Amino acid sequence: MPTKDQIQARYNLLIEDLTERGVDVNDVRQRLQNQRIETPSWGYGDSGTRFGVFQQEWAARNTQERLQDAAVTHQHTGVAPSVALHIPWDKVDDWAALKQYADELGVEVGAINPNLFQEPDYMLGSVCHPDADVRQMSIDHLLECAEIMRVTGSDIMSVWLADGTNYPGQDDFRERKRRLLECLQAGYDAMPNDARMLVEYKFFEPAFYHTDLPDWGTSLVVCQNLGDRAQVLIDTGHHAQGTNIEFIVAYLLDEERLGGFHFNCRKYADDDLTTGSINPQELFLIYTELVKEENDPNSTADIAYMIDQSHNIKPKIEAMIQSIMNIQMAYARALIVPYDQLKEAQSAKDVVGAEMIMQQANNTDVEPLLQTLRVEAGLDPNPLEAFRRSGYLEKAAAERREGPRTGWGA
Ligand code: PSV
Ligand code: MN
Repeated sequence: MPTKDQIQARYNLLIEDLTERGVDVNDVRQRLQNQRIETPSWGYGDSGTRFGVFQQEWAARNTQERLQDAAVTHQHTGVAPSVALHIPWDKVDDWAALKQYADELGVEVGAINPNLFQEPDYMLGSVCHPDADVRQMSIDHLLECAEIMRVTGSDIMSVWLADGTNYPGQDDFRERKRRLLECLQAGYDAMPNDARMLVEYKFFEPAFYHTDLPDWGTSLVVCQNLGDRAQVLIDTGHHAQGTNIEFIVAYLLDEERLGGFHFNCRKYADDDLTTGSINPQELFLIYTELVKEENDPNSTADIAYMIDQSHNIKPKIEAMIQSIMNIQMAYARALIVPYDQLKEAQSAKDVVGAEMIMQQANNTDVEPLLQTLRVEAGLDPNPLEAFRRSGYLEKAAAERREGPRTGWGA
């Protein structure tokens, strides 16, 4: 582990280099200090694949413990003060008491995620279901979530649908589209006035013939129908191989309809791997589009940066800290891209030069900068190692081995 002096020496060299490149170091430092990443409650409890659930002895057993683990993640990283909840996995009797408990732990309730996919009644869909009474059931759930937002102070309803069909002729696409809009509108209208609905898409699964919200275009149309406070949520895992996600980011930003992210890493069909573990360059490129937006003084963008990962083979808090560190790294690298020089290279039709500018930033070791900012904030320069040394997992395992569990893997 590097000493404080070693970190300082590496930091000084990096700052000298960045200053020579014309980077506004103070601005970069400030933006990194302001970075916020939300973690998901479901990432702290037991979970699995459709082939099975693997229990971890230290996994959080209930909503309160999931909040505790999120708070520990925040204590170590300093940038993850909010937690997304999934209803009914996180359902409690007293929401005001849960909010107060979160306050005591030093975290807040983030996005509320309605669960419109687990009830047996949803076998043929939820908001698109052919039966009006099942659609009403899904509307009632959206209204329940709007109420939970009101009590917990959440300002985001994050909607993902498992709706789709498995066989040609099973249902009518256009009728399903109209049913979807009607039901989501009821949920949208019920939200607190300052809240946003983020509409997530996924190109397949669990339905395999067609999916009712398969891509960003469909989500965008739904949002345009719902109203100004409906925006698209990009889950980085929900795309076919080879999809250029940074292009989607740019397009939605330009339409003022990008509402947020569910970060994870997709390899084949799995969307639950650690963010940036396999495709750090993609994450960097996504962030360059976001930084360009931040640099625009007329920008109205309000992006919710959320992780959506349920780890099966990694200890959950470790995986969450790792993901956060990878996201910080991508943002830092995107911040040091000299966008003015990039523009010049583009105007000069200098294809190689433009690419080299991107590469130089992506190849820069920004770790000393991130470590220094952590030290300045009173944190350990390496949160993952600090967490491992803390003994939290061993303590949690001893306490949580037994006892009832709630949540999706229960
Ligand atoms: C679906 O794959 C998804 O990405 C949605 O966001 C869900 O709410 C989440 O994962 C948890 O299963
Ligand atoms: Mn998601």
